[in-house]
Amino acid sequence: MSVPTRSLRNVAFAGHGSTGKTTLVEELLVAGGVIPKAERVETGKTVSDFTEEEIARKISIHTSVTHVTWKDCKINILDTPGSADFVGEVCAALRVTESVALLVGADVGVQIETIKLWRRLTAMSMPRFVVVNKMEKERADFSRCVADLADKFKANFVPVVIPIGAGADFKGVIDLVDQKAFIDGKEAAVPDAMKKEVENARQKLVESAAEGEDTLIEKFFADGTLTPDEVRRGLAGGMKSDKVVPVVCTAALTAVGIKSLLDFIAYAAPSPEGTAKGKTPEGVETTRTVSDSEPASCFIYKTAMDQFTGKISYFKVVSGKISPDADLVSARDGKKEKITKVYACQGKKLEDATDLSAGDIGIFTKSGSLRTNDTLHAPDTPIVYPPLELPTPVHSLAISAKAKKDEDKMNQAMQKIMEEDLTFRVTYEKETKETVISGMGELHISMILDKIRENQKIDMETKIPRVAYRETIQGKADAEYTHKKQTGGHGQYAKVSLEVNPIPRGERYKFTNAIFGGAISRGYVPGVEKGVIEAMEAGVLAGYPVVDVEARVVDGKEHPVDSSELAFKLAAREAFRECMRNAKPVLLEPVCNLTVYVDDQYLGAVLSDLSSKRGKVLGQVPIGGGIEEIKAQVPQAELMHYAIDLKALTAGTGSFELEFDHYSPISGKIADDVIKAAQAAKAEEKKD
Ligand SMILES: Nc1nc2c(ncn2[C@@H]2O[C@H](COP(=O)(O)OP(=O)(O)O)[C@@H](O)[C@H]2O)c(=O)[nH]1
Ligand SMILES: [Mg+2]
Repeated sequence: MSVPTRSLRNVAFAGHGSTGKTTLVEELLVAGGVIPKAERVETGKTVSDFTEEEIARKISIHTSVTHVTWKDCKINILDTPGSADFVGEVCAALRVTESVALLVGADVGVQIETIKLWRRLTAMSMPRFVVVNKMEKERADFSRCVADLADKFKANFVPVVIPIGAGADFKGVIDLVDQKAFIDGKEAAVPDAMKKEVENARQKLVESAAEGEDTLIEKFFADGTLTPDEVRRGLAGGMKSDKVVPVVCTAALTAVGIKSLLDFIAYAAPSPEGTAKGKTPEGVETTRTVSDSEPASCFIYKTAMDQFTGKISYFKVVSGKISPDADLVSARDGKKEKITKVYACQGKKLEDATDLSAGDIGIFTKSGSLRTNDTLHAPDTPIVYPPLELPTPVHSLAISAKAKKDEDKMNQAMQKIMEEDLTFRVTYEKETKETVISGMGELHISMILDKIRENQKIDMETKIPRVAYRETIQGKADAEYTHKKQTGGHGQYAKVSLEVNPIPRGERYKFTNAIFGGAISRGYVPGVEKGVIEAMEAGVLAGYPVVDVEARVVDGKEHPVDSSELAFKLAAREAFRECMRNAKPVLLEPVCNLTVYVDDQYLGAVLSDLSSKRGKVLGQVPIGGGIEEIKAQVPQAELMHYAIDLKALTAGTGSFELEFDHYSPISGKIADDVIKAAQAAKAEEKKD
């Protein structure tokens, strides 16, 4: 039987790596009666970290879905990876949840991924609460954590569950709403020594809860207090409208604070009720009420391949109900999608579902044609939901199979992974003749390559990709060339006089026919242009494409019998090359816009590294949380390794974004090295 929309809670558990998300989820599942006992992540047996690569690496790499029933609510728990390399999985989880449990370690407080996540959540106006975990650990300090949060982020952090003791003295928690203490898992009296602290904390909680709803403010002013139910209502309202960020505490490892956390989620986390934004097939913006009484529709937020089950599509029901016999059409191609089974899941374990209400999260299997970002809808009520907003890949490598015969197999395997993981890309770069793979970081890419190596038994080589340089000219020149060949019967004859001029950067190419008096017949002029275009494919310096040149054909000569389009093409090609050699040719390199985010303690190191990379810093601003944003323009050739360089410079805490901006001339040793490398590559190619 389906759980009604108002009783659903979709919560993403997110935070810096190793704050205890997966361990905490394990305890939530124990408390909810889903599993008899929690496993430690080190054993590789947790419900959330179930894929081979997660077991091998002992970290979360994918977002997993589990659920518990608590106080009549079905809580869908999305356990996300903490590493920035898998941020795509976090983005997908945030898309289908209505609130986020942000975990911080009680011993370490705010960390870099906490800050990056916070920025992402703020940009999305995502309701959130903080779980201060590892309360039993040495140096754990709840108040310091809350102060650290308040110092770094502009928000009203309000403790709802506070600890009794900390570190070795951590005994349990106090739920401030009901003023109940839990020691060793049992309800107990609030320790006398804490009564004053509890009273003060509850006062702040009540005041903040009152702000969550207008009627509660009035009630609070009239009576000076609120009932526990009113506090719960106010907290829910305040969290949804981003006025309050509630804070709870736990020790996942020793299973403390678990029930209070579940209680909190049940009363305070928003349900999926509301409206969802979408578009009509004509592209007009529209909305759909998240309700069972609307026509059915769902959004595929993730696809995965399972060795046994095959393709798995994770979806969120946006409207209506989805059942195994549902009649659904894909908005992408208008084709009917045959649904035979619908599942809910606990990690890798699938559970048959009879139907799922609007707002719930489920799985289709054997759904070969479905892709991430697909919308399915009931026939005749079309709607398209917007695709996931994912960051662009920042780390690239050129790849090849060691044995030529494996090349196809390798490409097919990579294509499959690309379908599952939209932050991974494979492109064939025609200019540099390289297959280039891109991802979110070294770990992301190495994990994908390991998977291909293991599953397909392919040996692969990677190297830093070649930069796509260009060539252009800096001056005017002219040249003429006569193509002449006498071979038995018909000969070949064409004479072409060309002029070349530089044109503004970015205009690429211009061809002008400036012949007076018909020295070359009209019919042969296209041959001349073809020759120019062909010559521009490989410049005279290092064989890179030529750009930003105007070629003017000014004169020529033809033969009544021996001329042909081909002869003119060959003559024009050579004439262009000769012109280019005389027109001060120069190499152009791609320059990127780079944005770097670093903790201010690393600012100096990052800036001096950028200057050694020929970077031009355009600006630098603090963006809160002790993080500096640096904007710079840097030659792409210097950034091929930046994911790794920045990691080393910032103890793994920095992050960056990158996009191509323009081409810029290079000279001297830098240009000489590029030319030498191109000659070496050419010699290598000849050997093959
Ligand atoms: N001391 C202590 N360790 C914890 C706690 N929760 C998790 N850990 C440990 O922290 C490490 C990372 O836990 P994990 O659940 O994988 O963190 P995640 O990366 O956030 O999912 C593991 O060794 C856990 O046993 C806790 O409450 N206290
Ligand atoms: Mg984890």
